[in-house]
Amino acid sequence: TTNEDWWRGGVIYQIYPRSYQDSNGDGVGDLAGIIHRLPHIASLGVDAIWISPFFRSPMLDFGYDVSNYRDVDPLFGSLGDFDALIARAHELGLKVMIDLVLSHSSDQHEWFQESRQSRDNAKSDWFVWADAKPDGTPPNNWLSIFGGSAWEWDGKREQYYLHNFLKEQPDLNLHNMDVQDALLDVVRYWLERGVDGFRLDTINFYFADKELRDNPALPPEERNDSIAPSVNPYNWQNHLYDKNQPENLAFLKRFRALCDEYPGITSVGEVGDAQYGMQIQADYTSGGDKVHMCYAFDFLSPTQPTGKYVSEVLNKFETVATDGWACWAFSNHDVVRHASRWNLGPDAQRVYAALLMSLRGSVCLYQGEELGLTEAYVSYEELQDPYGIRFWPEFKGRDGCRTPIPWSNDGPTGGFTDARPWLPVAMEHLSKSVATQDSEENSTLNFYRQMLAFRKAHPALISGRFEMVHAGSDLLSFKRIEEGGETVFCAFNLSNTAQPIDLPPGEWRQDLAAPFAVRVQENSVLLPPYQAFFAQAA
Ligand code: TEU
Repeated sequence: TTNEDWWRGGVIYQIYPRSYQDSNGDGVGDLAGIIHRLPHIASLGVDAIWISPFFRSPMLDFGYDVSNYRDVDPLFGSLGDFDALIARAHELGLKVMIDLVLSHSSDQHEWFQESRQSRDNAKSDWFVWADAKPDGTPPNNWLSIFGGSAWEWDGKREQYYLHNFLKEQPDLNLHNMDVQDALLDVVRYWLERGVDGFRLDTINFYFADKELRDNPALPPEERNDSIAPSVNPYNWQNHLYDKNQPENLAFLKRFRALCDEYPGITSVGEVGDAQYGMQIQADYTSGGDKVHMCYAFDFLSPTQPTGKYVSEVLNKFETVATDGWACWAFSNHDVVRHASRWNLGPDAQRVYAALLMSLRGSVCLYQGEELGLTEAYVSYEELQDPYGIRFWPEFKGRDGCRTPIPWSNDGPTGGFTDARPWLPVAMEHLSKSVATQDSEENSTLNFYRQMLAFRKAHPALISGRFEMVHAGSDLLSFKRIEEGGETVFCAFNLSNTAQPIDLPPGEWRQDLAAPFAVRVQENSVLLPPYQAFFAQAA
């Protein structure tokens, strides 16, 4: 990989700015707090940071409702702070990726304020507006992920507008070229400011069907329910028309052409699509002229991935997305932390982390993952997430993975803030604080550092071809092969019982500096529970 290709196989550390580090005593994390903690991130050995939205926002979806794409919300600091953040990150060798929410804005954005004034103003067509049906009901059967109809009545225009998320997040109409131009101007604005790339929120929602056709129902056997459908019928529909329209490809090409004017820029597009995910990831990343990577949801699933499941995902990606590039993640700010979601103890967490960092593709780590944090309990009274408040108690919301990072083990807020934190710091997180784990040689934190260093030291793990060796439910092994370079054999015991492995034919060097100690005798070995094994073709 060349320097411009740093993102291929790169590791990206996701920061949820509200919960990273408060520097001004208001109980909410901010950009100055992130700057203060950049050395911690650099110490991990990751390549880049992705900062969740810090733009001006009414914060109804905690920043994913943007009212001004070109300014920092005062809660998080100023543009000057952001410039300082980029400068400091670059000094430390970290790339900076920002999170652009181009599918929808806040209803407080001036574009929407103007658009809703009348049916014939200059921006009247910048959002998706439609007349009511004759009986006054919404134009079609589309639903919001956050509950209810995807259409909200606007008394001023006497029309409905589309929102796939909160009603305060109206959907921009990218069929209108002026809207595309305005969004690409935002992209250019941040490129000029020196960012190294973008996480693009919900790129599958950029376009909806121009004719606003009804979505058909999904046959019961194809329903993929994250929330009981009786509670949220969203997953009962086949989302043929409210997202992933063919026009998206041309827009993504315009986006890419702009990025390509700036060497070394990357993008990772979020495609959370339960039905057609992999195919869409392939469509959006293929050809080298759309997004650079797709953020894959395959390992954000509720159940612990078996070796077989991992191999199915990888094989499918290799066949469907032949020239695409995936970005894998186990945790983020929207899902239950995987240590809890998959009920992993410390050893299991390590072997899964080793697996994640050995996959072909890039990797996102979510803040606190390097500490082995579990999901925090957030009571209904403390809940902030509108999605959780809407569907409580069937769905507990996304706050349990968004609680503040514990930096030290002293004081009730673990060094996050001097004030009352916007979400409680989980008491059980304090003993896993950064300071505590820094001082323990065998901590999870130090394991992540070692594993990331190991990945860096072996180019095959970063960009090598992938060849499956064994895919059982408990045991997974594969080779990573760097053309003209090294071959690394990787094996993972994902279970709590010892598993026999055979080394593939050939001579293997075992004295690699991997953070696992297993050695093989006579080409076969019993791999102890939750251990990984790495060897290099001699
Ligand atoms: O999430 C998009 C998305 O698909 C989510 O609805 C996801 O399925 C859900 O949160 C899983 O629990 C992005 C952002 O990551 C999320 O934080 C925002 O709320 C959403 O877009 C709207 O901008």
